Amino acid sequence: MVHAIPVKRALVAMVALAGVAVWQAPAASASVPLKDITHRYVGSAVAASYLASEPDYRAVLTREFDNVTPENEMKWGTIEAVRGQYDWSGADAIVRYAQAHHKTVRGHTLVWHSQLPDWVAALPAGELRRVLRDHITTEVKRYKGKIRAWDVVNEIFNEDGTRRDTVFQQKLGDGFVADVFRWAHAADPSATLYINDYNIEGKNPKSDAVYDLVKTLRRQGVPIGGVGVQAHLSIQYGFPEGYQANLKRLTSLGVDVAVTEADVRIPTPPDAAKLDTQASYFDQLWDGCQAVRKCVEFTAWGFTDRHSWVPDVFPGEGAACLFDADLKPKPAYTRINP
Ligand code: 9MR
Repeated sequence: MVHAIPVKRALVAMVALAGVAVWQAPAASASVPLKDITHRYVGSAVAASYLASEPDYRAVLTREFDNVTPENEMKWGTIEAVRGQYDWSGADAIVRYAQAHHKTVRGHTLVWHSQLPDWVAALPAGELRRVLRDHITTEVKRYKGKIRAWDVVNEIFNEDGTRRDTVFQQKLGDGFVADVFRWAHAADPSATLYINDYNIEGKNPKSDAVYDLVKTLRRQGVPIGGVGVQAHLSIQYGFPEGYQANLKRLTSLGVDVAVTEADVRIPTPPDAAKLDTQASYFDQLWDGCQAVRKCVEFTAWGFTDRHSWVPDVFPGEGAACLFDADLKPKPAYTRINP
């Protein structure tokens, strides 16, 4: 791990007041929550249902993290599965929890080809554009001032850097990306607006495409403020080459970067050697972010192996989180926060 600075907002205030940071790092100890060993936001994806029904889950989340990202509750398929029938219950509950516990929220996600209701996908181009604008405006305004960062567009590129062939791309063309950022910004000018994707941790054709697009959008004055690097890794494929340099080059465009969905899956069953490799991957993810000034957030895609998307999607893999199913810190956690 790299030691950094606890109590992020206090530090900012101190620097502002004194012009200099008078600071002493605390003794490294697992008794210091993860959120307090860095001045970056430290988050987890959460589910409103577990937050309501599992006090131990809620307690660990509250102690260790200071950002929450609704795992599914803000997706179009949840919010408006049937046209005109809105369900804000899960999203509202997470935002209420965040406000009550002084956590920030990363809104996830406004424009995504997946978990997209069929009725939206079926719309003709002109109507799709109006409905998309309305969707973004309604959702962003509902939580205006309460969302620190929004994943505005999610996973719009293929691995080779070409645009993914989604309904938005097919019907609205390349320009939909600039439009949706402008609409989101008009609805809440205080939120930082992100493009978010997976397999863009290292330098590769996909991260090159993100870099090029962000550069173009910034030149055009489009209100994009960040790149979200999901960081769904597997110990089977090696740690992404050039991770830290890639974060740095993205920030050279004048935007923030955030690690938005970190997890490191392992072939099951886990053993000591695999958990050790996993710990080294998590540690590299963490340290790379700490080393880049404008890497502002490190969010994991869930914090406990009790609840993770991984086994459902990758049979034979799992145990991808920082805490085990009993909420005990795994080697990955103690490597970052000894
Ligand atoms: O973790 C999410 C899972 O519960 C959902 O079923 C799935 C739906 O496609 O989405 C998962 O979250 C994804 C996130 O929204 C975007 N990046 C990839 C994540 C893992 O699939």
